[in-house]
Parts: sequence; structure tokens; C-alpha cells
Amino acid sequence: MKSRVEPTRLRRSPNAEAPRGSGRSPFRKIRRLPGAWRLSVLPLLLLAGACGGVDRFPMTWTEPRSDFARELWGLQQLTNYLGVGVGILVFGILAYIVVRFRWRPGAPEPSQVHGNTRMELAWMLAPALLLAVIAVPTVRIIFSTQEDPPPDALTIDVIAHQWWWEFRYPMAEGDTVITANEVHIPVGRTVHLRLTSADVVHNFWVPQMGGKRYNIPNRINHIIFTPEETGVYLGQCAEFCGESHALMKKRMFVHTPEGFDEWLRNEASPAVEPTDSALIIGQQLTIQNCAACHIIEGTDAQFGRAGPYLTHFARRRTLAAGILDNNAQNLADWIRDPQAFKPGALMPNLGLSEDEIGYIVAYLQTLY
Ligand code: HEC
Ligand SMILES: [Cu+2]
Repeated sequence: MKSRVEPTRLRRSPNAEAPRGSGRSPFRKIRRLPGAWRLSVLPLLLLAGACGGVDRFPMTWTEPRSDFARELWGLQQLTNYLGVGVGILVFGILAYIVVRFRWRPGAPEPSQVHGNTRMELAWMLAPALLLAVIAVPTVRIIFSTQEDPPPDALTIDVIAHQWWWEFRYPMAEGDTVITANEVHIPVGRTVHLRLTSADVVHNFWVPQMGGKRYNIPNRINHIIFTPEETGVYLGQCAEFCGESHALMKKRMFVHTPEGFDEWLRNEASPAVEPTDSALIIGQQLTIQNCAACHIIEGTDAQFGRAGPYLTHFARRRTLAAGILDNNAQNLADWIRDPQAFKPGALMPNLGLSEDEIGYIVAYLQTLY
């Protein structure tokens, strides 16, 4: 060996880069613990982190808000409790054996149990039994989450794109209400999501509403759940899908039934017609520059399918798949240079002048 590293010496040597007073950090005590004890701190820290609640960790699944999510969390808790029970039992027996049969001067050698058939059988059968106990609810939940939706379920087609979400609500008259990145549903009514993808494999996941499931091109997967509490729930694409995968977020708005009806009725109407002359210029500029990719119902922007529908864009709380607040400043910044916010974003920088951007932003902000 060319260079020998001496861990203890290295650790003790004065570190030029360490900030002054770093010896007083709360971790100092931990650092002083012997190795084995130091390791035991890690799970405790993780545990403390896990108790943060939904305010600190909005992507938590430990606070379920739908029947689906509740079933999953229940199953997780069962396995947690069983695991902790097994841990206490095994480490308890281990501690007892270590103390009881420790070496003492003159003590006889303990009896050797190697190859004891009864013991071997016991520690094979006990885990098998535990696994069977976990398997029963697991299989039941797998089947219960694959059941057909009830006839009055709200069906929504979820089409994943690099790197945004399209939501389509099939309506009674053969119409479709289409929106993006923010999906709205009513509390207490079963929702049936039909998942697919326009390009690569993505994965739909709103943890408080249930487990993740794949969006696969040319295939339809289903998620069926009933939301139990109104609110806004955060979601995220859960399958690596290219450069901006981590910026492919979504929000799920769970409304009261009346709130949802109001939202849907508004979404089904065509875009607000501009009256002001500046807004009319904004609308024309938008149609000229953006209609290749964006549809705005009720205008001449009717054919572009590469980007999100903008018909009621001003109602969205966020833009670019949940990564920016929807306000004039962010909207202008986004149009000026989408890739600055989302590496690889499939919306080009159109090289518009500041004036043009100003008109377009003003128009988009009227699209309630
Ligand atoms: C070549 C296609 C294309 C053109 C042209 C285009 N966009 Fe986009 N646009 C997209 C795509 C794709 C996205 C989704 C980007 C993402 O979130 O990853 C997008 C996203 C957006 C969003 C965010 C929508 C949301 O709900 O998150 C807005 C707003 C927007 N575009 C406005 C415009 C405007 C205004 C123009 C014209 C000046 C324009 N776009 C031109 C493709 C295009
Ligand atoms: Cu994705």
C-alpha cells in the first residue's frame, strides 16, 4: 500500500476549514460516543425527521386523506409494529444470552445447540408465519384497489408529458374539459383516474391520496380512491422521465361538491373575450406565437397539443407544473426563457420583445 490512512489521527488533526467554535456543535456529544452507539443515533434522527407532519413534509403518506392511502398506511403500520416486535424479541434474547453465558473464570462451556432440529424448525416457521400474517392483508388490499369503480365515479384521464400533466374530464355531452398540472376533485366522491403517457414512462403520485402508479404510453392504468378531506395535496412524478423529472409536480385540489361544480362549470366555458384594446393585442400576439402548442378554447388557438391548455390559465395557482407561483413576474420570466427554470423544457424561447411579453402576460392573466 502506498499511503496509509490512519483514521484516528486524521480525525483528530486540526482542520483548517472547520468553522471556529464548531467543536461546540450539538453533534459533539454524538461524535464522542463509541462507534456502535454513534450508529444507533442515525435511526433516531430519521425517526425524528419522520415526525415532522404534513406542514414540513407535504409529500408525506403518513397522514392519509383517502380510503386508498389509509389502507396502505394501515398495512405499513402493521409491518412496522411486527418488525419492532421481532426486533425487541431478538435483541432481548441476544442480550440475555450475552450476559447469561458470558465468559467467567472457571465457568463450564455452555451446552452446544448447533443442529438442534427443534430450534431450527422454530426459527424457520416463526418468520414464515409472520410473513403469512402480512401477506393476507397485502393481497386483500392489492385486490381491493383493483376493483371496478362504482358507476357514479368521477372519471379523469391523466396524460403525462415531459414534464407536465394533462387532465381531461369526459363530460356527459361528449365534451371534454381539459386542464393541466392542477387537478380538481370533489370530496367524498370516488375518483377514477385513467393513466397514460404521451411520451415516456411517468408515474402518478399524490402520497396523501394513495400509492403511485405508472403512466405508460399506449396503455391505461387505473387509480381509484375516494378523497376524505378538502384541501390541496402535493404530488410529483415518481419515475425518472428525463432532464426535468424532478420539476414535474402537480397539485390536487379537493373541493366541497358545490365548489367542484362551480370550478367545472367555469372550466367548461370558453375563454374570456378581451374588451380592452391592449388585451386584444395581447390575444393576437398569443395566437400568433403560441397557438402551435397551446389551445385556448373560444379563440383561434385551436390546434396546438404540445403544451398545456391555457383556456382558464389565470385560475391556476402555479405554472410550469407546479414549480412557480402564477403571477405576472413569473409568467413573464417563464415566457422569456423557459429553460432557465426547467432544463430541457419543451417550450422554446421565442425571442419575443419585452413589449410583446407584456401584452401577452396581461392577456393570459385575464383567462379566468
Ligand atoms: C413549441 C411549443 C410551444 C410554444 C410555441 C409555446 N409553448 Fe408554452 N409550453 C409548451 C410546453 C411543452 C409547456 C410545458 C412545459 C413544462 O411545464 O415542462 C408549456 C408551458 C407553458 C405555460 C405554463 C402552463 C402551466 O399551466 O403550467 C405557459 C403559461 C405557456 N407555456 C405560455 C406560452 C406562451 C404565452 C407562448 C407564446 C408566447 C408559448 N407558451 C409558446 C410548449 C410551447
Ligand atoms: Cu415524469
